[in-house]
Amino acid sequence: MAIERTLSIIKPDGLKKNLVGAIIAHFEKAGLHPVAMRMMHLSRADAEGFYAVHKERPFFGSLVEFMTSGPCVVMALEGENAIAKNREIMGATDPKKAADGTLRKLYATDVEKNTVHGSDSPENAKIEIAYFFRTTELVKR
Ligand code: IDP
Ligand code: MG
Repeated sequence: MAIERTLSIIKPDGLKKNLVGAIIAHFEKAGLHPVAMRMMHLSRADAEGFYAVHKERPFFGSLVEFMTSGPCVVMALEGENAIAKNREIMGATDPKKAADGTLRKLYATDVEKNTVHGSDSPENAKIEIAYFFRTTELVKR
């Protein structure tokens, strides 16, 4: 297994529920460590660009509303097998289908307000990290 980086977002519902510390603790315990981190309130253009692959989906408008409804924490996480491991820690998109102990099972409200984002492939991890961070903002651990 290789050391990878992946993009993680704590979504606005996670901040509203005061879960920033709890969520980062889950990642750190699992060996996923932030190498870049920023709190930001996404603009409509930020959210539409980030979720452009979903623009034809019926939930796109609502998803953009939600993602711009309050601040997020955007992070690049680094660790062994980080991309798949983050998806495992997050759990299924729909919290009703998420496994016990996953972030979405523990904390999500519904399939939209599901608390965390994680890149789904090495290609998308690269694209998504570059969407938010310059290479000079990624620290060496
Ligand atoms: P993922 O976040 O688990 O990778 P995607 O299918 O990439 O899931 O969807 C991106 C985001 O869009 C989800 O995390 C969720 O916030 C929202 N979403 C996905 N499916 C639905 C849906 O059926 N209704 C409402 N929102 C959805
Ligand atoms: Mg996705």
